Amino acid sequence: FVSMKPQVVFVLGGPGAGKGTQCARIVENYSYTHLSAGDLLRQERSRKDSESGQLIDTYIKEGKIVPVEITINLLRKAMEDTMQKDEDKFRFLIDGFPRNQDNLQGWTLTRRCCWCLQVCIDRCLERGKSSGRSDDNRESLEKRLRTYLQSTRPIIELYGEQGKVRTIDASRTVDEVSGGGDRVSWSTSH
Ligand code: UP5
Ligand code: MG
Repeated sequence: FVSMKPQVVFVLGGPGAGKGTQCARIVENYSYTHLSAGDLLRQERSRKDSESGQLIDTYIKEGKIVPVEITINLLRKAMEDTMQKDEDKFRFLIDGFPRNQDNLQGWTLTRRCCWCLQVCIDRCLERGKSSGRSDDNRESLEKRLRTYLQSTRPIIELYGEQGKVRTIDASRTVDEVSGGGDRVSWSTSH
């Protein structure tokens, strides 16, 4: 999983302002990767097995803003794919996002939770399909994560200062995590 923090420039402007055109120019001359939120949504809409294709189609036709979970997942995947292929590609022009408060909040929360915590969210959401747990849904998860960041992380940091924390990259498979002694490090950073 990607541990490097992406650097992001948002390119915003009205419909047809020339966002895409200028982003294409910029990537010719600078080491940025251009990601258009609108293009990603249109691609997702045209994927045959897409769960959100129909919803995206309706929103786009109405000129409404697609719920942030969908857009942010597409952006996150695109950024991760880019960075995983080439670790020098961590600078992004994000074109046409964020477009409203919902977008902004979703982005801020995702950033605050680091990219790593998104894995935890996805795991709980996936588990929520069958777990029956009342807190395995997006609304509760946002609250659980906020509590984790505000209350629990400081405890881990406290132990870290005493040299008592071992950090494990839990984004790998269950087997890799349990057998990953070589990747365990002493650190206060997570
Ligand atoms: N052109 C460009 N620059 C020119 C110039 N200086 N002089 C003359 N002509 C110029 O340019 C538009 C056209 O103008 C082109 O023909 C170009 O050659 C010419 P373009 O670069 O395509 O402009 P751009 O700003 O990218 O226009 P775009 O249509 O992409 O803007 P929108 O913001 O409307 O579209 P987007 O794809 O971003 O979003 C579409 C929809 O997706 C939204 O309405 C929304 O429903 C949904 N959406 C979300 O819900 N959430 C998101 O986060 C993003 C999108
Ligand atoms: Mg565009």
